Amino acid sequence: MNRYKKRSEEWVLALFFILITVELANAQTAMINVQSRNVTSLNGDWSVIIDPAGSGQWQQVWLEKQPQKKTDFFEYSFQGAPVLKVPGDFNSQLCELTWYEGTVWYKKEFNYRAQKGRRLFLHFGAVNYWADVYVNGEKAGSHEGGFTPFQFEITGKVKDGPNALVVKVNNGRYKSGLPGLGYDWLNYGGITRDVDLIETGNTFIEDYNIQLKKGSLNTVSGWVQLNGSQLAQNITVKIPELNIFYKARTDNEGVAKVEFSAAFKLWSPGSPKRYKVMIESETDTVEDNIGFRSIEVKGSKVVLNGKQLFLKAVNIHEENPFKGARASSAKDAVLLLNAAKELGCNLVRLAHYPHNEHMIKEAEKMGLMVWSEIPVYQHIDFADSSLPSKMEGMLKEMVRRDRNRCAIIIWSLSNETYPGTPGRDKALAELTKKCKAIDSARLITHVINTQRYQNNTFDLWDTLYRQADIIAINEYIGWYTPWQGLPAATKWTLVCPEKPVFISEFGGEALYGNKNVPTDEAAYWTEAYQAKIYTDQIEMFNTVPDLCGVCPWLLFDYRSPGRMHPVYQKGYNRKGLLSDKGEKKKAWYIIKEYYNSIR
Ligand code: GCB
Repeated sequence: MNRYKKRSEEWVLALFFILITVELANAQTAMINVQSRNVTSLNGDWSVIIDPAGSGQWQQVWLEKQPQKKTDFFEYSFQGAPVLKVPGDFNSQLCELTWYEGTVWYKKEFNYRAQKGRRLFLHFGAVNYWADVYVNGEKAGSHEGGFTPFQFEITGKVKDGPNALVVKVNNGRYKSGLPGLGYDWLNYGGITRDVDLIETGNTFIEDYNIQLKKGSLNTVSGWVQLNGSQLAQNITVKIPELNIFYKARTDNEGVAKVEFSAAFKLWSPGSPKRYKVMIESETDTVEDNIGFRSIEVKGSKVVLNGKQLFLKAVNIHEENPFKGARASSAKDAVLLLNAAKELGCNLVRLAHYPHNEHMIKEAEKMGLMVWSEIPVYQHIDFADSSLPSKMEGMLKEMVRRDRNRCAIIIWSLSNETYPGTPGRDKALAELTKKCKAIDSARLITHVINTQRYQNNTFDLWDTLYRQADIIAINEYIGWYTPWQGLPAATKWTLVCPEKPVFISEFGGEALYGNKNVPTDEAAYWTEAYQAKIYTDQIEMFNTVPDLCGVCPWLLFDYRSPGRMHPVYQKGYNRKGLLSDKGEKKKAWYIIKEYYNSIR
C-alpha cells in the first residue's frame, strides 16, 4: 500500500477515535438524575426510515429536505413512513426487521415554548447501539453503547412551536464495540428506553449520593452536585420520617459533602424499607425514595446489614418472553421479577448489560437484591486503544444512574473474558480501580469460566479473581462438559482462597413438554435431563469451598440467533427454568425446593 495513503488512513482513524472519546465525554457531562423531575415524555409513535445501505447519511435525512419543484430528485422522506413505538426495539415491531442489524432513522415532532432562564435537556434511557441526535437539523450529539442513559442540552437548539427531532440509530456489531462481535442474545436495536425532555432552572441539582458509608449501619456519607452558574448555594437534605434536616453549603465547584447519622430501619429482602428523601438547593428541589443497607464481604462470607446471607439468585435477560421483545416498561419488569420471587430468589443477576431503570426500581420495591453488569462480554478486543475509555464510560453511566439504589449490591465488570487476550489483565485491573474510586460501598466482581475441570477437580487458576470481592464462576458441567465423577465427590483447587465463591451460571437446555421419558432414559433437550443436571449440581454445591450463592442460567427461555436447532431451539436459548410462554419445567421445581430449604 502507498505509504502516504496508509499514513492518512491512520490519521483519519486516530481522529475518529478522538471524536468518539470526546463525544463519550460530552455525553457524560451534565447528566441529570431524572428522579422526580418534571419531564415531558417523547415516548409513543415515531416515524422511521429503514436504511440498510446507509444512504440516509449522504441524503442528509436529518435536514428533512423537501422538493421545491414536482420534478426535483427526492428519495428519503419521513412522509408516509412506517411508525414504530418508543420505547421499544425495532426487531420485534416489523417482521422484516427480525434479525436486522443496521441503521434506522427515527423522527418525532414536539412542541415547545421557551421560558427565560430555563434550560432544556433531551434524555434517552438507552439507544442500542449508536445514536446520532439532531434537533431541527442541527447535531445535538452522539452516543455509543446500548444500555445506559445519555442526554444532551438543547436549550439553544429549540424554537417556539413545532420542533423536529431525528435520531440515527445503528445496532451493527463491530469488533471494538461493547459487546463485541459475538454474543448469545438477540441484538435488539432501536430507541429501546424512554425519551424525555427535562426542563431545569439555570442552576440545578445534577446528581447526589445518599447511601450508607461502607460498613456502617447508621451513617450516611455522600454528596450533592449542582450544575449551572450559581454553584455556591445552601442545600438541605431532608428525611422527614427520621427527622433529618441536614444543612450544608456547596463549594465553588457546586459540591457539598453530606454526612449524618440516624436510626434507619434498614432495607433487606425481608423488609424492603425506603424513605422519602428531599434535596433542596436555593434554585432546585428533587425527591427520591431511598433505602439504606450495608453490604460487605467479611472473610469468605457475604454480609448484609451485619448478617451473613446466602445469595439465592437467578439470571435474567431484558426480554419480555411473552412478546419476544426487549423489556422496557415497569409492567415488563414486574412480570420478570415476580417469577424470580416465586422461585424463592433474593438476588437477580441482570445479565449481561445494565437493564432498564424499571427493573432496578421494581426489584428494590419487592425486596430483590440486584447484580448489575456492563457488557464486557467474552471476545473483547482489549488491545484496542479505545477500549479503556469506552468501558469506563459505560461503567460511569451505569453507576451514575443507580448509585442511590440500595438494591444493587454488586457491580459486575466483565463476563467470561479470556486470560490469554493481550491487554485483558491490565485493562480489567484498571477498570476495577476506577469502579472502586467511583463507588467504594458495593461489591465488585468479574465472572470467569476458564477454570479447568479434570479428574472431577476444578482448578481455578485465572488470577482475575484477585480483582473480585466475590469469585464468580460459570460452569456448565452436565451440559457442555460431562461429569467426571460423582458430583458429591467434586474437588476444588482455588488460587485465591478466603473469598466467597458464587456459581454465577449453570444449567442446560430443555424444550418444555419434552419430558415423557423416565429419568434414566433422559436425553439432551428433555426436561428430565435438564432436571438431572440441576440435581447433580445441587449435590456438587456442597463441595464448593466458601459457597455464598448460586445462580441458574436462566429464568425464561430467550431469543438468540445463534440457537438454531430446528426442533428444540428455533432461535431460542432453551436453558430457561420457564419456557418463553411461562410454563414451568421440571428444573424449576428442583431449584425452588433447594431455595426453600436454605434459610
Ligand atoms: C454463558 C454465557 C451466557 C450464555 C450461556 C449459554 O456462559 O455467559 O451468556 O448464553 O453461557 O447458554 O451457553
